[in-house]
This record gives sequence, structure tokens and C-alpha cells, in this order.
Amino acid sequence: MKRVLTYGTFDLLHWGHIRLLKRAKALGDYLIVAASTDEFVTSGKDDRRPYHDHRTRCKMLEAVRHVDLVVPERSWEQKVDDIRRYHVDTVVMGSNWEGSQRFEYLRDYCEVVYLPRTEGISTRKIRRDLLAD
Ligand code: C2G
Repeated sequence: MKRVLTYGTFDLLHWGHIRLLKRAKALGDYLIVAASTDEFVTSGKDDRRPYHDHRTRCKMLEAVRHVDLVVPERSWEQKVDDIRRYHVDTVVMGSNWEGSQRFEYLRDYCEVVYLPRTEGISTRKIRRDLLAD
């Protein structure tokens, strides 16, 4: 069984996220999603709290048929532990992460694959467009 792992906030779950999850699952048999906790987002990644809290974002991800397991992403440093704990063969991220030191070092532990990002959609764009209404 080939096990795939991906990371993200997945706030205001949208088509770009779904396409990433669908293509990530197609690279294996079991897809694990590490969803960023609210604390990790606000302390480590972004200046703004997600619209949906972590619990809600996890429930939405669990409802996506491509997803087999949702676990918390609490820090940048947990990835090697995650790969070992979940026996991960491949880490998958969207192409905006391509070449990032946040992921390239994982090549010592598993395959790392970047998939083309879906153009024209993002959580920030949704927030901006709704404000413009
Ligand atoms: N994504 C995509 N196309 C979009 C938007 C997002 O393919 N239009 C992908 C991103 O590249 C990422 C995943 O969907 O692989 C989740 O995106 P975000 O929720 O924005 O996650 P991010 O902020 O990139 O957090 O440790 C890594 C971080 O947790 C990644």
C-alpha cells in the first residue's frame, strides 16, 4: 500500500484544494492530510486566523472521499516524525512549494512531489471577492 502525505491549512475548502487532494490520492492508495492547527497558522504561517477553526477544517477534509486520514500539523518540524509514524512513501504539495527548504530535505526520507497549483482560486481570493460584493 502506497501512502501519501500532504500538508496545509485548507481554509474555506475550494476547488484548488480538492484538485490537489484528488491528484495526491491518485499517486498512491492512502492519503493522509496534516491540517494546520489554528495556533500553527497564526504563529508560524500567516498573519490571519483561518475563517474555519481547526476542528471544522478537519471535519470538512474528512468528508472528502479522496482523504483517508486527517492529522494535526502543529509545527514545521514534525514532518520527518510524520513520515516515520505513518510510513509515508510520498509527500505531495502544490507547486508554490516547489524547491522550498521546508520540503526538499524530506527527499532523504521519502519521495517529494509537487503538483501544479490550480490557477485562479485561493482562500485569499475568496475572502477578497466576498469583501468586494
Ligand atoms: N493549492 C493548490 N491550488 C490552489 C490553492 C492551493 O494546489 N489554487 C494547494 C497548495 O499548494 C497546498 C494545498 O493546496 O499544497 C493547501 O493549500 P493551503 O491551505 O494554502 O496550505 P499552505 O498555506 O500552502 O500550507 O507545512 C506546509 C503548510 O501547511 C502548507
